[in-house]
Amino acid sequence: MNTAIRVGAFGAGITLAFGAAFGVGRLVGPVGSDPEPTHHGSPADDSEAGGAGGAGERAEPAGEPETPGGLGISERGYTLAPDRTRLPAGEPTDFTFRILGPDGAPLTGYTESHEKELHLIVVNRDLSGFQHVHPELDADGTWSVPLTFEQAGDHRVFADFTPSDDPAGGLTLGADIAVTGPYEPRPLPAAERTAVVDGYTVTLDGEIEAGVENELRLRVADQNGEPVTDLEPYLGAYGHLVALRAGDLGYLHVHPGGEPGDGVTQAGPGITFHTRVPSAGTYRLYLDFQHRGEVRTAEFTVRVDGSDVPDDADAGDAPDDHQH
Ligand SMILES: [Cu+2]
Repeated sequence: MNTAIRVGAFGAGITLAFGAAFGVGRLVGPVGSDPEPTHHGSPADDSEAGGAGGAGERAEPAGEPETPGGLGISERGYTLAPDRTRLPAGEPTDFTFRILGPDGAPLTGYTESHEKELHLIVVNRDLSGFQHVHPELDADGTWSVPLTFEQAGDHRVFADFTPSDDPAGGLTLGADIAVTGPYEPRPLPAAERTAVVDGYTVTLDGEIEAGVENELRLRVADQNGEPVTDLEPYLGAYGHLVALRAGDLGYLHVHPGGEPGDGVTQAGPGITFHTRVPSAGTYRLYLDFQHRGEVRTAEFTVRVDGSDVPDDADAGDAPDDHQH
């Protein structure tokens, strides 16, 4: 509705201009070629996160958005191999999987990123039921994590990791998991600039344009509406943000702007991120933040581009029109 993330008349013109340039570039250049993907998790990223600067220091070629991660179960010779791809809804399960390396053997060597060797994101394909967990690795290369899929439906799991001996850096693989049980797909919530979780209100500032570096600023207020200035570090940052593209669940890499203890970054109420959004469309953002010992997730629907598509039609699925 009118709460969509819009950039105003002047900004919208710029957005369209970028969008047009991007379209031409894609027509001329090979689609999907991504000469220097900067994945979160590469050593280069870690040094970037330490500097408060951000945008200008990034090694990505200007105007060339990175391809979303997580669209493939295999990439660069690595394959995400879940032990089971069919699991029941509503029951605790032990979710196990391996990352098979280019030699076909389970990968056992990983480089930590954001304090973990692998981040597992789980979400229903209707973009509900988001979970961000950290499985344990055994000596044979099997990852395991207790998981409960609250709702039935096709789910996507994303493994975000960095092989320790690969100069190309980190990558994100995605696999589908069928969660069995009665399923009623939920429509994507409308685009809004505020999200409420457990009484905390999180506000999203910043303009989002396709094809350029975007700075996203989130502000956290507590149950009394007071700005939170004592956010706690979680995985080496004051917030972690995952962005998924509605329609195909493309996984965007989002980089925190600064980190706790760098002398610049404050413990709230503002949290800054940088990301490149590869296309116009609708995205779901998931912000994990920690306060008073608890991690919470604030979720936003964001529309990129000043498109006139109605909210209920741009989620890709338009669930209300397809009920049987
Ligand atoms: Cu993680």
